[in-house]
Amino acid sequence: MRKKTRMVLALDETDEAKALKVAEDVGGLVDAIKINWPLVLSSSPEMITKLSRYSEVICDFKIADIPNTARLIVEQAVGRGASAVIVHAFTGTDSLQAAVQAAGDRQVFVVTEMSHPGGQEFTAPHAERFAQMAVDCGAAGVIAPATRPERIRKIRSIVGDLLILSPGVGAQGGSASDAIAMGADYVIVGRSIYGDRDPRGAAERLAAEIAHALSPRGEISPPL
Ligand code: NUP
Repeated sequence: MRKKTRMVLALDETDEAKALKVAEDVGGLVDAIKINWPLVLSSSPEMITKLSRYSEVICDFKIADIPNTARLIVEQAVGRGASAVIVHAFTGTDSLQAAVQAAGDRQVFVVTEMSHPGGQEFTAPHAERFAQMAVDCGAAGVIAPATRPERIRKIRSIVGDLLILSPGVGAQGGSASDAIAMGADYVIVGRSIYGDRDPRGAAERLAAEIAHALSPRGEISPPL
């Protein structure tokens, strides 16, 4: 996955035509488009392939199953053009290993602590263990909450140079610049982009905010 604007668009728009329009307008500005069940179910799995024409596609299926089923889901996602899949860790090491193996040269991102308030009930107490599992199982990275940016810093200390993708920006109250400043490689943004009257303008504003947040880290964001 390229590292240009550090934005992943969470395309949870359930109107297929609108979703494709947003992908067309914003696809060149984001480093990946993330598709989740709402859009897959309202359109079809073919949407994964359609979106891959605009950007790399991350399938956010939060896979949580026995190893054989995890493998089958990852194979289907990758076969339709996904560059990455998102997987839960609580199902255990064998399931996570099966997902990583099935992904081959595609990336697996492991959920650590979820960004919504309920994420503190069950995921937060185990987040550091999930992060270590991601490292041990050879995942490409983890998902960590922009709504609790200090947790990104903690998770970074465990995952080393694995990628960190942070959802929770905007609609859930988190800020892109805080997440980036705490060590996220990418922010995941949905409603604040696709729900805006001008999705491209919203994405451009966020890209500028992220570029600004990167400068103290000594990292230069290439021009758009
Ligand atoms: O912890 C997580 N929080 C979260 O919001 C893990 C996720 N994968 N997500 C997803 O990110 C969520 O399902 C949605 O697709 C996106 C955030 O969208 P929004 O709140 O920016 O609209």
